[in-house]
Amino acid sequence: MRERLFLGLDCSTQSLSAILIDFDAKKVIYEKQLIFEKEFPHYETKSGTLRNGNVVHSPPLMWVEALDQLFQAMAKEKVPLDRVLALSGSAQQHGSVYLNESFAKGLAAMRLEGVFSRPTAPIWMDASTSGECEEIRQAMGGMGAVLEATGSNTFERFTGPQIRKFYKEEPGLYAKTKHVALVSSFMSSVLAGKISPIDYGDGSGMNLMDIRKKEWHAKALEATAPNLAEKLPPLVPSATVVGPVHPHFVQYGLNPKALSLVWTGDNPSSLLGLGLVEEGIVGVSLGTSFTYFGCLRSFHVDPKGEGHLFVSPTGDYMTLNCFLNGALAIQKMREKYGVDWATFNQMLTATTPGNGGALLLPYFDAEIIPKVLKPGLHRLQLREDDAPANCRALVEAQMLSMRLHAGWMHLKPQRIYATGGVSHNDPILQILADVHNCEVMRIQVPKSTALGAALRAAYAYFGKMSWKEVVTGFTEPIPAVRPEPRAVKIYNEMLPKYAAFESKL
Ligand code: XUL
Repeated sequence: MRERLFLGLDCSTQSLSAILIDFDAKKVIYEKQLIFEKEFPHYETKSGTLRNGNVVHSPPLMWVEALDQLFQAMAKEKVPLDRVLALSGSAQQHGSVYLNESFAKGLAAMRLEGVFSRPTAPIWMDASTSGECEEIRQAMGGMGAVLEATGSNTFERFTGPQIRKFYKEEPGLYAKTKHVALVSSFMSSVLAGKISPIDYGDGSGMNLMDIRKKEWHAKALEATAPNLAEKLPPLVPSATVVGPVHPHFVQYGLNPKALSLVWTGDNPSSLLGLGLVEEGIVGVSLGTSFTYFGCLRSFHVDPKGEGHLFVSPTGDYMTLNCFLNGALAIQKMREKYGVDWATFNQMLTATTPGNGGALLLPYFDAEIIPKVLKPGLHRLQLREDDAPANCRALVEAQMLSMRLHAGWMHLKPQRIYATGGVSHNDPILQILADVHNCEVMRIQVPKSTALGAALRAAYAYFGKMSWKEVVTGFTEPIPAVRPEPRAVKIYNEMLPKYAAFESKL
């Protein structure tokens, strides 16, 4: 029997990745990553983003160019793309791409330079829409009403408030916008060469989808911008096939019959790529953002409005808390003290849990949880010139915040599955384990976002397999670190002190 291969892609904030899986051998047979800043310097991004204060965008053409380069590279390396039966992808959530009337034609001809009604796309790091959040919240009847309707309070980075800001600031360009896509649906449009629907999972991060009925929420659309319903594609389940791949990708050797699926958001994809198709285990993604999530069977929103309820790829729900000051905050801390990763880790191991009472609130950028719009570092019993203590204080704050704000999920995890770039780092995972008093495991395949996409492609291709059967063999956990009782006790005592410092701010 010829191998049955599935391709998973991931368009994250900083890079585009691919993994190819052999479904029967339960193996990843190829992996590749293109870093935007390094490979595509002509877009002049920093870590994949274009920043102007709290306005953070990315150029969508960079993602298209990266996709093309990725296929070119795979063709050159003789990756057996001709045996790919289906493919899908995941993308950073919430970001929106604005397209004019030539989008459908541009896709068919695979000429995309002229298809944008707005040259750049606001992404999840953008924190410039507080006014619009308030307007939409009020128009919908307050926070409780928005939460119940869409699964989340209004958030600066969510697509609805971003669309509203664009409509208010550039009404002419908004009028010229015929289609609004998410990063995920934009990428699945390119691969299939036709306008893609939005999947329920990524649709949940827009403040525009009725989270129970899984359809556009009329009142939310009305509160956001005029004629929005005509600009949005349909919402569909995450295993929906958009079509065969566009012939453009066939020239790189891709199977012309390969099924091209709708893409989803990176967090829903990670949930699947970690094998979390049942309740009881928590996933922690330590990437550009740090996220904390789990699968949930029944409807439950965060009464404080800090966290989110999304639809998971399996059609269940997932809970999610997102922290903006994740891996990039660690990078900025390393830059501040001029230390490489090895030295950063040494500093973590040379200092002791609890850090002698020192605390840091590390908001290098505006933070999502807790909501802090003005960046800044705030220290308690901590000298700025003490590099080791500052490095430990950063990671302790990240993990304490994760625990403090997870209460609404009622998850009480026995185990945490860690993924994302920083999850290779044992001293950081040790603090995660100690703060949560939980064993932390890694999954065989570290790139859970792209793996989740490949597994979703397999699920759609087979049709009759259960989600559990699809993930089995790819998502087996490997023990990483166990909590140390002495440190657990210290962090239990430290949590109220941290909470008080955070709420004082
Ligand atoms: C989730 C969120 C981030 C992005 C970044 O709500 O904003 O995790 O998806 O990848």
